[in-house]
Amino acid sequence: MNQLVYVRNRVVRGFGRGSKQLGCPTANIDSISDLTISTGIYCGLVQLVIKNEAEVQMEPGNEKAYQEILEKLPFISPVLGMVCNFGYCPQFENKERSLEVHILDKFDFNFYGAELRVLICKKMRDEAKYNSIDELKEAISNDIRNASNEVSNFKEYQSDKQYFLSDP
Ligand code: ADP
Ligand code: RBF
Ligand code: MG
Repeated sequence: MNQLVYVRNRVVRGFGRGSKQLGCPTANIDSISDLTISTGIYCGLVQLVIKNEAEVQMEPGNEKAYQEILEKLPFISPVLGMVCNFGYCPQFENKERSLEVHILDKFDFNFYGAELRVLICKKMRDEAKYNSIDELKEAISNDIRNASNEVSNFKEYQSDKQYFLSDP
């Protein structure tokens, strides 16, 4: 049995490396100091919840998506698959741990300030330092493929009200 770990918190800014350098956006989660799991790459489920206007930050080039979201508030996404990294990112030698969630579905807007509800379901591997950024990118592509195959195993939690809001 996998041990489930639930984290519910805000999306904060990271180093801006995910999308730009690795082609894989990761929503960095705030206040994770009490997470006791080992560092590594995990997969599981995630839900994006935006309750009010203060929780979405408009950015240059983002105006259209921003308007669309404002019309849908409160925005409660379906429960989606995710793959995440928890740790120090040895490739970049970060000084502090981060929890970075890549949602397997595509979003065409940024959601800094919004709430993510994350259910970490299964560990896939340890963090590693590769010989090049290209090798790291390849490892991440593999993780995304493996996570996509795993998500159906977590179906039973999708409608669990302890973790996720039901879409009205
Ligand atoms: P940062 O270093 O600030 O975390 P990233 O390049 O990792 O920057 O991009 C992460 C941001 O991209 C998230 O905070 C979120 O607002 C946005 N985003 C868009 N699509 C996704 C997705 N599928 N998964 C995770 N974040 C996404
Ligand atoms: N960082 C590492 O240093 N080593 C890793 O093995 C590693 N694997 C990752 C796997 C996935 C699926 C994701 C989403 C991220 C991973 N990262 C890893 C984190 C990555 O370096 C980080 O998201 C970017 O540096 C942006 O902060
Ligand atoms: Mg990130």
